[in-house]
Amino acid sequence: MTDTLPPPPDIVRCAYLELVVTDLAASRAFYVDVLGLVVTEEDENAVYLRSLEEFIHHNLVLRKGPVAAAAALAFRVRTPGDVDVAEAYFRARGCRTERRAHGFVTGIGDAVRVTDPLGFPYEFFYQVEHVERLAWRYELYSPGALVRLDHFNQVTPDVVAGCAYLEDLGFRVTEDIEDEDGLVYAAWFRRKSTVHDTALTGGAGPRLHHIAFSTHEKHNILAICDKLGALRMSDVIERGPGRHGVSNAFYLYIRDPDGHRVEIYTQDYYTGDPDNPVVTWDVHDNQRRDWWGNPVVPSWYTDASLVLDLDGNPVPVVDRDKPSELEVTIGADGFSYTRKGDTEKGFKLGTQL
Ligand code: XXG
Ligand code: FE2
Repeated sequence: MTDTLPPPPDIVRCAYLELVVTDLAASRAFYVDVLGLVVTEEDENAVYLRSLEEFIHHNLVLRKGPVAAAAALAFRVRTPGDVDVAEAYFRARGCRTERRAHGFVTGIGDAVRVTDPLGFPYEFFYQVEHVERLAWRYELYSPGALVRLDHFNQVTPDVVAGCAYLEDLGFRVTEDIEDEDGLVYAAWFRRKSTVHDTALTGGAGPRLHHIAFSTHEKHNILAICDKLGALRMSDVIERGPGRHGVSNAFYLYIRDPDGHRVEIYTQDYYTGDPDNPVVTWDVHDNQRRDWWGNPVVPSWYTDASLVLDLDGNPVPVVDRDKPSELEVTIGADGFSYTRKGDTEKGFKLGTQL
């Protein structure tokens, strides 16, 4: 690695995820028939899906493969030249890179894939096939219509090191979760003017925690829950529906047929000013991850998807050597609070808010 890094690429937004699935028909049924994502194109090995307001070829590629994993977290950059900039940046960091003038998947042109310093497969591209933006095609909307790709979430053992890297890559921190000693458990990073394009969750990694799609309204998320119930699929609901503390968004987490986690998310806040204030949450605050105080299920902290290297092999997972949020907040440490100063969760009769 060189002492001074070259400038990073100008990243516009998170753009698509390539996900390896073990049963393409089952995954297609989940994402298309249940969730209502739109098929742009498909063949016997892959399905290219987009959300209703999207104009680029896809936001999610389901590719059939032997091991369920994330093959690429792809970001759109501002100019064709930013793909060169990305390649030079990651080479200078000593990372493995691979450049393909015709892209790695259908619909995408010149792109570079890298195994980044945290072990994640990141892709950067500008050239992409434009397709019809279906925003006005209300005859295609379902009550739970997914309108945009909102963010990725990544699990990594060392969130502080991850913050330093992602900030150097040009991301801005919008929120984080810390303890009284300044230990960081999770952090949220943006390029577009929302709370995040990606986030780091402290845990065994590198692994993909989830991909998140947004709906227009909260009621769309409730409609998805109703549909899952009607289909006798309530067991795919892992967490929620609820209101996040971090991001203030309304949310639901579900698991696909391979266990890949999908978040449905809506109505976070605008973050585009240069002096957008960073929000730091106390890890002991019971409302940080669910504003209504509902506990986070342990699987949400422990389970995540493997990620692949540039040869298509799973990247080995390394444990977090610092306390995890699961131990600190669900373990019997007794330090969590709902009102600052309280030592117990719950409303004591007779106390004033
Ligand atoms: O998108 C998100 C999340 O990262 O999935 C989780 C926004 C907030 C949260 S949290 O559980 O911290 O409220
Ligand atoms: Fe999320």
